[in-house]
Amino acid sequence: MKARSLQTILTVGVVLTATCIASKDAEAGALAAAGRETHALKFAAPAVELVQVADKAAKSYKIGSLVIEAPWARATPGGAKVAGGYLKITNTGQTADRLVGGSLAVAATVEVHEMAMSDNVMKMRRLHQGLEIKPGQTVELKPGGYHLMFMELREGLKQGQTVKGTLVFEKAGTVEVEYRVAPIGAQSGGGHMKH
Ligand SMILES: [Cu+2]
Repeated sequence: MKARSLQTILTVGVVLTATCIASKDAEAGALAAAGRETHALKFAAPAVELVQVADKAAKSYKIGSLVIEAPWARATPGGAKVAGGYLKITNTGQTADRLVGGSLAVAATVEVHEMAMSDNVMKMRRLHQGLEIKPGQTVELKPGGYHLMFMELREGLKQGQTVKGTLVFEKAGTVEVEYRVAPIGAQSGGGHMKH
């Protein structure tokens, strides 16, 4: 009888120990899972940041007496090698200046273009002399009008991204800007689609 009881106690003891180990394992597993989750969150953070940057109020930039407002670009459909860039330039100074070009991190070259009606057809042409901004004038580069043309894109522009670039003015020089990428075919940088 005594031996049997001892056996029972031992068995129960083993089972209890086993349960304890099992729950410890579960705990460790949960910790590991939490660890993975933390890691995954850390990994996802840059993407979240990118969206937050894109959602912030449109930025403006200054160089000399020129104020550049809200640069934005259109997202490109798959494989497209060119994209349009848009912004507003105000000349607060006493002398005229010209936007003559620029650069974009993912484009080979940047040209200043104009869209205009020619024989009832909308045509795009390069402004080889650049775009003049007279004293006190605000010139808006927008779809259907003046724009920057990003040529030979090395990668497509995706909605929500921000892309770094520069603008080059004849007198004021070079200024760094950041373009917000709006949806494909967007008519404005605010994300509102107008048709
Ligand atoms: Cu163009």
